[in-house]
This record gives sequence, structure tokens and C-alpha cells, in this order.
Amino acid sequence: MNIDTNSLLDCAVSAVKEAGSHALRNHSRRKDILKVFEHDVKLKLDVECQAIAKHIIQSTFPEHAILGEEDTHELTKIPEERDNYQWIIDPIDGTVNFSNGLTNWCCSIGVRFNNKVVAGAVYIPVSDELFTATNDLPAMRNGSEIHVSNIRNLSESIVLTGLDKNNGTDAPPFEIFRKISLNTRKTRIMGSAAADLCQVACGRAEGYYESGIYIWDVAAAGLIVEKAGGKSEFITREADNRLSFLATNGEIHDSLRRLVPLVMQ
Ligand code: LIP
Repeated sequence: MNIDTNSLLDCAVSAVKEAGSHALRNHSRRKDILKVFEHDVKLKLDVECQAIAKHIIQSTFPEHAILGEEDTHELTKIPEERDNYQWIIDPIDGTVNFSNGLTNWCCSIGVRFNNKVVAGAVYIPVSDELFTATNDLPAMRNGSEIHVSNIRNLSESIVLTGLDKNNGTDAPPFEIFRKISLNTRKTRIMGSAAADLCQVACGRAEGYYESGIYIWDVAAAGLIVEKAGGKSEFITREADNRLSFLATNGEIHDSLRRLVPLVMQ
């Protein structure tokens, strides 16, 4: 059954706002850590915020599938759904930022049907910015339409990225970072993929590239970039479901893309 994307978006908006606001209200508990990894942490608030989002989604759409970052223990088995809606939740994207008191983090929820994202909402609580899009509505920031920038040259562009450190310092991401830095006006690592993509969507940066991320980092915000007039694409998908993802204002897409596969494994 096809559902009006407005209903999906309304539910996604309630869920990101409730979950994101819960994290902000409980900022004093940001160091309550469940698990420490070499380059990451998992917080009690990650789990709580996901539960809040799930409860809202399940109350409205009980038959829909949910893929939440905090439920996914076996990363080789990320399920895809056919002929059903699948809600993809990142309760706190930028958990390390949040836990350390840095302000760039967000809550992100995308809705897929037959593996195509049809609605997405990203809420950045600290700046109270809500980014939204559906496949038939434009991208918006706090209810006003947004557009990517019209910068055409990579040399004048700001590109946001991250460094996937899993394979050590000789790994391709370090070489890609060097190339991007040398060919753009500025490269920035801000620590939240979904929030970064929203910056591209509203014209504050021209591009985003990162490897070693997961579908919940980019599902909602990839659509938001596209509906703001930009372009996004999955470059690779590894056996463990880690992804390389590129999104731009469209104008610099080919130039930025040319820097990526040269050093890709
Ligand atoms: C984070 C991303 C960030 C990336 C981190 C991590 P999390 O998501 O958004 O850009 O560099 O490795 O994946 O884990 O905070 O939801």
C-alpha cells in the first residue's frame, strides 16, 4: 500500500524532534557510556533516543520495518525490505561530538520503500534546525525551501568529509583527504555526516565525501541534498555494509568525484 509521503514526513519530523530534544535536555548525561570502541563510543542516550523515535514510528505505522543504528549488532546483516516501508534511524549522529560537548550532532530518520528513500528528516537540536524533504516535496529548513550553492569550481568550494581510520593511516581515506584538501578552498571534518549533508543542501558547503559510514548516516540527508537541487551517490559498498558516499551541489560533482576513485581500493 502506498502511503502519502506527507504522513511519513510528519511522523519522521515528530520522531527526530522528540529524540533530538531528549538528547539536548539530558546533555548533562552525555558521558554515560555503554561501550567504548577504539574510535567511537556508544551512549545510554543513543539507545534512549532511538527508543523514543521507534515508539513514535511504531504507534503510527506498526507494520513498517525499522532499522536503527543501535539495534544493528551484526553489521554484515543489514536488512533491506521489499514491498514494505523501512525506517532508518540514527538517534544521535555525531555521538562523539555530543559526548564531548561539541555542538555538531543531530537526529536523522529516513524512510525507504523498495530501497528508495522517499522521505527524510534531520534535526540539529543545538541550532534548532529541522531539515526535511520527500520525493515529491522540496528540501526545507525550518519550513522554508532551501537550495544548494551555485559555486562551479572545486577550487572555490568547501568540502566536508571524515576520516575512516579502520584500516590504518596508509588507508585510502587519508590519500583522498590530501587530494580534496589540495584541490578545494577548505576541507572540514565536522563529525556528523547527516548534519554535514544538510550544510550542503542549504548552500553553506559545496560537497561531502566520506568512506566507512553506514546507511543510517546518509539515508535522510542524501534525499535532502537531492531535493535541494544537488546530487548524491553511493560510490562503494563493502562486505560489512560500510559505504562510501558522495554528495555535492551538482556543479562540482564530477570534479570531486574524479578525486575519489583514483585511490579507491
Ligand atoms: C558518525 C558519522 C561521522 C563519521 C563517524 C560516525 P555516529 O556517526 O556521522 O561523520 O565520521 O565515523 O559514523 O556513529 O555518530 O552515528
